[in-house]
Amino acid sequence: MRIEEANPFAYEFELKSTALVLIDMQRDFIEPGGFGETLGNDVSLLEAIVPATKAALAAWRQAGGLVVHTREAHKADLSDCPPAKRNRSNPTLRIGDEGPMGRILVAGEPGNQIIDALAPVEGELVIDKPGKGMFYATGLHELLQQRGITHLLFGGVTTEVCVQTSMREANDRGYDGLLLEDCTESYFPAFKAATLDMIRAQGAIVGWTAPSAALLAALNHTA
Ligand code: C5J
Repeated sequence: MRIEEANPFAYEFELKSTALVLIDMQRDFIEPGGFGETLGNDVSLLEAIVPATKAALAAWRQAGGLVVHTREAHKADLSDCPPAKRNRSNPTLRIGDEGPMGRILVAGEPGNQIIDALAPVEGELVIDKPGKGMFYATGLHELLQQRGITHLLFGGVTTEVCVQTSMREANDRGYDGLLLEDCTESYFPAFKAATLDMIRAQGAIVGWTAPSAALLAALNHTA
């Protein structure tokens, strides 16, 4: 398959060796009362990408492609959350504190679940990650290698933090990554725009970007 409209040039991939990765589409970041809002952010910006992301997920599932969901999640005892992370920023609630949706960014809590619209289904990988990047302390690289995955299509939040970090980690591990432009968002629109530019600069130094409609067209074309 080929996404002709990808930037900075066409992106080629095979369905059987490509996974769709949705980064941290969890209630803690997208719904009011979660970690994102405690940091003072307008979460409605992130909510706006849900319809496009849902459509891309549905098309990818229909095509039979592998889906990976990540959640930024810590153990209940916070042994995997160093002070250098917990003490950053000036949130009204810190990681591990009790909030309106349970303990902030703690595995198993209501706020840590993927939003209903994108809920994982059987056979999809759900990866809890304690860091910003999806490969750090998760074993995901091995799981992808076992499945022969070489290409990754990305969506999720936030563009310049966990999405960009995961794409850079993926690039270092030899994956060809493409970010679906309308399936990712930041609390800071300028940061999203800068991140898209950084990813595809210098001949796709980190990877490619494309609108999700271009992926849907590629899938329909070969269906
Ligand atoms: C942040 C994330 N922004 N998923 N996490 O702290 O991008």
